[in-house]
Amino acid sequence: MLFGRGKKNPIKIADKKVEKWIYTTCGYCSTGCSIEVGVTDAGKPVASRGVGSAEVNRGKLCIKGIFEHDIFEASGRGEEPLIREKVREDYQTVGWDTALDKAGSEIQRIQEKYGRDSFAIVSTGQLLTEEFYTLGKLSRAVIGTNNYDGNTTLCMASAASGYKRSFGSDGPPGCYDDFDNTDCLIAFGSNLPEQHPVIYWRMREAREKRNFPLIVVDPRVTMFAQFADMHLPITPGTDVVLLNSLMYVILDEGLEDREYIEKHTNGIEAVEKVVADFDPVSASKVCGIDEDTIRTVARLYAKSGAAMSIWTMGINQSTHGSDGVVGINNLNLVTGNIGKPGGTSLSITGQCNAMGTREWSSCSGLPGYRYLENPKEREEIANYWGIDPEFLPKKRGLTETDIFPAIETGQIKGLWLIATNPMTSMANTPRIRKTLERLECLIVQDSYRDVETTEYAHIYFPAATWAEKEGVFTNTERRVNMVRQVTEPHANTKSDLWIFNEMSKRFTQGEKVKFPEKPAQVFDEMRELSKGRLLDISGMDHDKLEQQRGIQWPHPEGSGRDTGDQRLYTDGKFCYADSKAKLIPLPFIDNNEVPDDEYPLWLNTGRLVEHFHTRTKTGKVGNCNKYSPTAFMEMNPDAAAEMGVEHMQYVRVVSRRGDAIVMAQLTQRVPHNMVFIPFHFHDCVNRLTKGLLDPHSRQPAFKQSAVRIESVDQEEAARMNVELRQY
Ligand SMILES: Nc1nc2c(c(=O)[nH]1)N[C@H]1C(S)=C(S)[C@@H](COP(=O)(O)OP(=O)(O)OC[C@H]3O[C@@H](n4cnc5c(=O)[nH]c(N)nc54)[C@H](O)[C@@H]3O)O[C@H]1N2
Ligand SMILES: Nc1nc2c(c(=O)[nH]1)N[C@H]1C(S)=C(S)[C@@H](COP(=O)(O)OP(=O)(O)OC[C@H]3O[C@@H](n4cnc5c(=O)[nH]c(N)nc54)[C@H](O)[C@@H]3O)O[C@H]1N2
Ligand code: SF4
Ligand SMILES: [Mo]
Repeated sequence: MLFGRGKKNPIKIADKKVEKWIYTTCGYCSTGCSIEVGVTDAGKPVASRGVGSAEVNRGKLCIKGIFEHDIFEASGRGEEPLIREKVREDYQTVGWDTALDKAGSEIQRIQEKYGRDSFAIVSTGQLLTEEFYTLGKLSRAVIGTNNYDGNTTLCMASAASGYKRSFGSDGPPGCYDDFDNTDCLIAFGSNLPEQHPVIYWRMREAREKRNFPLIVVDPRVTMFAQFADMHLPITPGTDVVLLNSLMYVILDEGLEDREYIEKHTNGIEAVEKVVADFDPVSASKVCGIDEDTIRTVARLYAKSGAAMSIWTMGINQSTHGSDGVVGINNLNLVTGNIGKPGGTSLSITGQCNAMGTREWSSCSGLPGYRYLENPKEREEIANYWGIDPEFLPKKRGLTETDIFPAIETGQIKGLWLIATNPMTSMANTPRIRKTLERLECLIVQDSYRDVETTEYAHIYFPAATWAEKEGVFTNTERRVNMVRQVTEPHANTKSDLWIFNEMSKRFTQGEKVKFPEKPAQVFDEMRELSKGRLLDISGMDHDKLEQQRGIQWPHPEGSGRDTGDQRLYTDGKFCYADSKAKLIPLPFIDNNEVPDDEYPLWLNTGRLVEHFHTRTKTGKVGNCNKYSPTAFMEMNPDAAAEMGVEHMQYVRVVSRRGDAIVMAQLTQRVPHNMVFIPFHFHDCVNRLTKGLLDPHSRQPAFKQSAVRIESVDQEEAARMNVELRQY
């Protein structure tokens, strides 16, 4: 044989010695993929695979899910509780009782001295729903602070607020199956292939079969934009103008669904009045999309049998975030595209359990989409928990983005951060750093000890993470799915549920309220409280959820089915008292920070497929981190040539808030007047962002700030970069 083909060694897949595969649900994004983790006979997680029989992912996982078993033993995990008197001192390792006693007495000391609301709690979208519900009970019924919120204010607040304004309640009305039924899809500010790769795969499969038009609205030429039929490179922060103009064309040309509008909505007259100012010629000057494209898209959408809109952070993270969501809902209401197969207004959620926190954490209200402002609902919950209704506040307190300024002014003196890392994820981090330094007591409860906030903490609680615990997550399409425990909590970490339960014992008010130990018992309380509500989960239990690979709500007891409802509002009945949805006029005021002579570039920010958020997890997983080990900036090659910036050169990016060193990556993905920096890297892009707040949702405009570029000494920059990014 000339080439010795026969001598090649056969390809061998490494035998990881998996003894057992355990069912669970992915802990990164809100797609909600069912995942099985393979463990050895010694119980060590060594592999992950997608679950073929799961409706959501049908066996698929993205790069993060495939390596998710690596996060349990990753470097930097917390191991033991830590305390110290002063921030500059060394931490002392202590037992759980000591750490919890200290935290409980500090909370009480601060509340007695400065008032109940002077102690704030900020949580996340990444705990199990049973943990969210328990934290809500602890915060509202025992500790009794009204300054309690979650990082969902950075993420889904605009979607929740827009849904409430349009439909009378939060709750995304659509599902992934809508892709299989739609005739037209518009995606606003969503980079689906990178941020929700498996939803994208579902959409692409559907499109391959039925070839419906895909329109992507995004200032960048993202991967999604490259796959679209039409890409609308919108001027940052002006989606409301485009939406109003689409409405103008639809109403002007009589393409609306009059019957649906009359039967199921209020407010069309006021909307007609305002959109009259948004003819495509005028609108194109503001939003940067030419008039013909606006007309074409409007006609395409309105004339489709069923049309759907999806959106993510390009809409939510804006000073017009809530209005953008209402604008999308308006568009779908006037064309009769709500609650029908392929016709929907579907916010693509962010974190694995951002939905769970919206439903059950009591951050913005009370459990089960109840409002603090509603006396009946306050009484219902107070009675169920066994406390005096007067103990509950009568309206919502501060959001996360208002809690930090309240620390600056001295209104808040103590803070408990649970599974969120504002030192990297909040806008204007130089200010956040100073804010955290002012606290009399900061408690950080995180699965990783090396999270940046522990530098400013007095007490550190090491938490178990993801499938070291048991409970449920809710995904983008309202599917509740089971997270089974795959492995024991690392070292002396404890589940967040255990920590909340133990904390309740440190308060006399805690003696009045029941705190069940087991996640299934907590789930029973939620089931009970969900009866008859929009998010009815009374027909679910943990075992059934695993068997069905997740069930969508509503799924009431006695429905006689094993599955939930795919869609909400199928009968055109909404959550307002008269059952009608609201069409809301959206005048536009341009209040962003925009580029000028001094800071001539838009700074756009977002994500990459291989990293998750502040990289506490993916930064440690070699197979994810290797793709983006260092902070970089997308820059247009023509703009770079004019400024003398070369590919892979370090530059200093400067805004009115601060500066950051990044490596330039020259690419046509961004226009001439824009740079894009992923927010995954510590001490980087959020040193620059302004984060102006949406008036309704208080969500920051992370994607619209102005910057300039300066040159730096390459060797010094490289050294700084290595120092900053040790993992
Ligand atoms: N790999 C990975 N996946 C994730 C995450 C992650 O960190 N990593 N995080 C999860 C979470 S919590 C979230 S919230 C989602 C976020 O998911 P996405 O929102 O899809 O991701 P982003 O990259 O933040 O932003 C999406 C796009 O908004 C565009 N944009 C900027 N300004 C505007 C504007 O004014 N108008 C419009 N129309 N678009 C604009 C940006 O150019 C960007 O391409 O992803 C989830 N999935
Ligand atoms: N510039 C810019 N900034 C942004 C964004 C943007 O697009 N641009 N996006 C915003 C959005 S949408 C989001 S959602 C936020 C995300 O911002 P963060 O919430 O701050 O980001 P994470 O890194 O996900 O933080 C979660 C923390 O929880 C810890 N953790 C994980 N699992 C557990 C657990 O089970 N228990 C406990 N106790 N801890 C756990 C992790 O180690 C990590 O430190 O960032 C926001 N910031
Ligand atoms: S698409 Fe989202 S849920 Fe699915 S494996 Fe990837 S990160 Fe996990
Ligand atoms: Mo998010």
